[in-house]
Amino acid sequence: MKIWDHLFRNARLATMASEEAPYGILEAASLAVHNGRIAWLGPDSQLPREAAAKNSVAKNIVDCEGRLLTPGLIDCHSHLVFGGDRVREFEMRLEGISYAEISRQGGGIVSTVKATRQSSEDELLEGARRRLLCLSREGVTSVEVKSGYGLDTANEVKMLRAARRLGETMPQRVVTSFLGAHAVPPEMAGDSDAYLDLVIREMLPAVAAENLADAVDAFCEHIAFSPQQISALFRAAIELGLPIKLHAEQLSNLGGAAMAAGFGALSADHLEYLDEAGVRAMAAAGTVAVLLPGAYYFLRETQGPPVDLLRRHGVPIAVATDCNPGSSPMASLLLALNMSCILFGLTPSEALAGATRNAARALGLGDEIGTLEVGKRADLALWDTDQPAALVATLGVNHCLRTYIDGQPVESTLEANAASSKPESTTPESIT
Ligand code: DI6
Ligand code: FE
Repeated sequence: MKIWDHLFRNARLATMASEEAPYGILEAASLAVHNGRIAWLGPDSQLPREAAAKNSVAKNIVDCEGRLLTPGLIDCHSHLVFGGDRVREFEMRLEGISYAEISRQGGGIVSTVKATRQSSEDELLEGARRRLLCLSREGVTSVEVKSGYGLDTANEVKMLRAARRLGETMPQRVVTSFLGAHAVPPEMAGDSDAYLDLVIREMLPAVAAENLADAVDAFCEHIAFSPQQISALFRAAIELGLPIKLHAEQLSNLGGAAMAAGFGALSADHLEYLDEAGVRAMAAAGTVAVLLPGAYYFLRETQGPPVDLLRRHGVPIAVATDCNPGSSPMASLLLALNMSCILFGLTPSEALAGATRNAARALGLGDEIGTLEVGKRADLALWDTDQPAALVATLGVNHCLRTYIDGQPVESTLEANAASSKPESTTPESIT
């Protein structure tokens, strides 16, 4: 007899499995979990036959009562680990000083570097944990976390250790990126070549030796590093077997996305100033376009990313929070999805694909998570609505009832959302 660990019945499944059918809806459906993976899914009406054929019983049965069950949401671009805050800079920008100007005056990223260097690994972990809790309450089951506020070997390693511990101590999956090439540290101001040399020769090998990074990222911008400088870093990363990704075309067009695509980047992120040549290069390489409407909103940018071009060339589009203290102090993926519709013109179905299927691809995890398909991990979110568009149509309304990771209910979402009605879970029982 085969025992399913969990069975979700009577659900409206948004499988997100196909690019053609919006949401990949399966009405009145069931989903069975075995060993943390999706073992079967299909119409409730086929369940007795399926269970009888496989002689299956389920240990736990959740009656979803017609509610929406989606893949757990994935935030594929965040800077959850950092010290301090940038509240004063918020005020300065409201007084009319630009983000780039604040950065030139020694504020911006560098001010968070100072605070991060002064923070202990435990303090960094605690701050990141609080922010991850906010994300998880809204259905997030996987998150990417970058370094980039240490900017020397000891502090970059400290940030990434905090990120790894976040993954070990929280139920959510945490994927890390080494972003040593985020900014030039104050002690090396004016010598970005020397700093990048340090990143390549000292930091990257140290990070790789401790297996602290799942990918290598960089900031390609006139206030950071040039495509040529970053190419050298990417070559070193690829030699170590690490995938690459890039902050590109956020404030100007330096051709960073095309350069990254040339290296087979997992993703190019931001992309407000991306041109058609960049779009074509991304399409050819299968590089995911990660849109970050929180930074666009918070910096009051006026030029949005070329969504129509991305669509026309078939570039997969993801959406993420970019949660960071300076340009996107936002720990809400649902808000990012809403913004991607209102500010960038995505459809709700594109937005949800951007936080599931395409976000998984942007992390190189497209075979493991991001859709509801047999064989994938049973990372799920259950919502108190049956309409997928409801997730992105409201602000500050959290429809998430509960998340599951590897089929296991996540207690933190349970506690946080305990006030809402809870679906019943029953003891072992035969299905047929
Ligand atoms: N682009 C961003 O939006 C963040 N980093 C980056 O390269 C901003 C980081 C910050 O302002 O602290
Ligand atoms: Fe970022």
